[in-house]
Amino acid sequence: MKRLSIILLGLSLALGLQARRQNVIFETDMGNDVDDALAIDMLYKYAKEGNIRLMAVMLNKEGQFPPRFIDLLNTWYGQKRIPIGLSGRDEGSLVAGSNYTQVVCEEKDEAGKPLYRRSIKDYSRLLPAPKLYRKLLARAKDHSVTIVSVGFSTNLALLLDTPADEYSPLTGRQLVEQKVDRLVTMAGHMEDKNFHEYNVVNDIPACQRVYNEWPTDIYTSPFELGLQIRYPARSIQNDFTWTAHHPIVDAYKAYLPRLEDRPTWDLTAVLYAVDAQDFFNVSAPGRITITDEGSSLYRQEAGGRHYYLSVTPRQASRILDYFVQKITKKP
Ligand SMILES: [Ca+2]
Repeated sequence: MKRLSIILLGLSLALGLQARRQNVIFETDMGNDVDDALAIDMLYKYAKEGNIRLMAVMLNKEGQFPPRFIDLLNTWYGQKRIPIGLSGRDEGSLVAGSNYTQVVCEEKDEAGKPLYRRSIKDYSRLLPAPKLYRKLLARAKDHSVTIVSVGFSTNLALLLDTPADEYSPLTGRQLVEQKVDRLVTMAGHMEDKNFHEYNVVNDIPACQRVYNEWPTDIYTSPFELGLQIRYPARSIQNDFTWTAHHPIVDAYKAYLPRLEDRPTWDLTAVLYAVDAQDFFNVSAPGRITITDEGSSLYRQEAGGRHYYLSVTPRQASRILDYFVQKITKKP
């Protein structure tokens, strides 16, 4: 009897955990700024702790190294089955050349072997992100998926346009409407209407389409928020003595060889998506419009589905402590 109740207790705990666990898809331009790398560290940890199920990492950075880097991270964090969606952007549409994903992929140990292992044998078999979205959303429960988008909107706009296929009779837009709970983005600047934020300007038409047509609520962490919370370089320098090699630390050093503090734009979107608590203030419902020049304009509107986040200095300082504690923790 005692044994049975222990089993039942275990089962209900497991089910409770399952019920709380959020489905998250991470949409990233990994390889441009290094905040994407810090942000994904948090997601791997949330997944390991059972707070989320990381359904996929979708790339909106083209080139051969970003998917290899994600595979390397999946392997290092012990989560090598997380699927990777390839960028739907045209090859060469963005800053070409070396970036930290390449540097870390090419690191060698003393014996001249790759410093970090990878798991995927054939990267040509990875699906393009819009296709992988369809595959995963088709299987998901209704309104169960949070998408965190911390790069460009290209894949999301392409997804809306996808027709019925072998995964689902629904169009992309219908699939999103049925399966996605909400979209959390890092984009725009809500205080300066003349500011053209990087994630917006790198695909303005796609960003316009997402804010005009995306059929769920959208929560946006704007540029000025992440700017107020800078990840301290001294943490990168001092807080990782528990390991000889760390791919995120290496990425940070490759991106910022002079080790500067870096704004936490993408981390704030991840934090809001997974563990919002009272870390942030959320605007009234409204509408965000992206201009042809790349400005982001918010106006309050009854029944609007767009919200943006802001923080007080006190909240900013709490969030910074949280980030440092989370990221320096052993996975
Ligand atoms: Ca980013």
